[in-house]
Amino acid sequence: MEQSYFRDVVNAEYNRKHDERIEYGTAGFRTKSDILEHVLYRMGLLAVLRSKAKRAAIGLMITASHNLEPDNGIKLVDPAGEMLEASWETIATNLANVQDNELISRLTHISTNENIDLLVPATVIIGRDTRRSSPILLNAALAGIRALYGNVTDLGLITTPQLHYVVVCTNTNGAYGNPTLQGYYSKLAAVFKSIRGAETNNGMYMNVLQLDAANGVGAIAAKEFQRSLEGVLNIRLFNDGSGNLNHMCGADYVKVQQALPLNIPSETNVRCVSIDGDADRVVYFYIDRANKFHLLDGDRIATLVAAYFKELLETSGLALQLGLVQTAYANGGSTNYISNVLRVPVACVPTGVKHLHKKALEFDIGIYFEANGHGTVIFKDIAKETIKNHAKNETLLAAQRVASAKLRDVIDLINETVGDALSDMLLVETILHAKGWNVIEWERSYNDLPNKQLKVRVKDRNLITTTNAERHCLTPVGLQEEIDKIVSKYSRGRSFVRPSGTEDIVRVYAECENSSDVGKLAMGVASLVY
Ligand code: NG1
Ligand code: ZN
Repeated sequence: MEQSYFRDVVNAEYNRKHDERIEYGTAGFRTKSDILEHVLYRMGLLAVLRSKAKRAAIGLMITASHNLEPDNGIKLVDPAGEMLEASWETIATNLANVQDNELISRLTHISTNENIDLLVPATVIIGRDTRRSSPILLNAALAGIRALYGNVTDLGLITTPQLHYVVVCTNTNGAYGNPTLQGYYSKLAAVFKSIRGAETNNGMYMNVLQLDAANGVGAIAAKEFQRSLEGVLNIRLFNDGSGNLNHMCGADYVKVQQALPLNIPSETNVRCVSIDGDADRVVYFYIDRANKFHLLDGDRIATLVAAYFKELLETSGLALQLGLVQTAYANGGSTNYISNVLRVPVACVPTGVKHLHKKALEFDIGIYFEANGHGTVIFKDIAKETIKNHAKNETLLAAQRVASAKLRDVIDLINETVGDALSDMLLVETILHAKGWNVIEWERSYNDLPNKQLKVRVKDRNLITTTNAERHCLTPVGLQEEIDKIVSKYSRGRSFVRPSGTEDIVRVYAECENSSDVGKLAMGVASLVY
């Protein structure tokens, strides 16, 4: 059966045209778009097998997120909205790299090894970002899916988190929401409005927001919210798709450069937001009276959300376990604040959302954010059930009832399937509104340590291996001792290096007490890996 089932997969149009080896990394396959066509074709084939293996719909997203226009990529989304299971990342890498004449035997091998019933129907839900290369790559993926007789739902231009949302809704028969883009927009907009109520402003909170959409697909989604939230939240949209994707704008640019993106007017103390090219990351920023740039990144969002949930849990009298997950890139100032002031348990895991998501599942309510603004909140089913029942309890005091109802409602504002820039933004706006805070009050909770990130090009980045959630180098031998020596010269100094999973570079992170020293510390450590 197997060999003959795969007989139509050889398609000269999608033969391998490049010999370069490609790996399924932290964000799927990501590289120059012109060497990806055969990879997309093969991932179309693999998505069908994955769907058959799981007997559920699978997502396929064509995007290179915050990378510049010439790059593109693809990632597969598992049935419950998670990233592709680790063992299938290896299968994907192997399939992407086999010679054309080995394609049939490799597919046969996968189907036998994974015990796949080829008669089971398959569904692949596809989305793509706004890159010029995306339609060509879409055709390649479609050709792969059709070669194995899979069903396709092509959602067109959508954000990565919208795809995750539709995959989950589809596989839970609508229990998580309506499996359409309209379902996504109306769910979020309705709950945002109902939580906010008639008072659109509150205390120091003003309902005006400047949004940098990185000239990406998030601009389309932002326009929908701009329309549906008119008068409730006034979104001024910039980098709305008319300029170059991620070029001097977007969440990654703002986070790494710690500077205003192109085109955002520099208005004193006005809350500004940047999302990235596929709208799964979000950071806030503003310009103060002295024209100084202030960044409120993923760590800030995580702490704001953690403090909010902690307060609601305490007021409502619910004893659910709250936890926060970060990576080594989290600013030491935030970790200190979470542990010592908020007193919420905090865990550190390696870079990549799948690690954060997995760890966050251990808590009743798990909040996870990468410093770059990628993150969300997830709830155990039992926690949701407990909150719902508690809110119904008629013996509660008034304050307890209000807090439990807020907890119950805010869950619907969160895209639990994956970090979602726009849903996270609506959550931040909801919390700031509830507290009556402007951006300055939000920033007041703790001070970030001055920090710097550098990219270093090396011959083979994988010579560097790490342990302890990437905070220590194992190899090259002796490198960690050299880093320690440099770091010890700086007050509250911390620095680490690790190979990037999405670019051919080594990343250097450094932080210390004095802003005038942080560049020197980062350069000192970078010089050790050249
Ligand atoms: P790499 O290139 O492995 O550092 C980057 C981000 C990750 C994650 C992935 C996926 C940093 C330092 N790294 O990974 O957090 O978001 O991209 O997009 O921001
Ligand atoms: Zn992204």
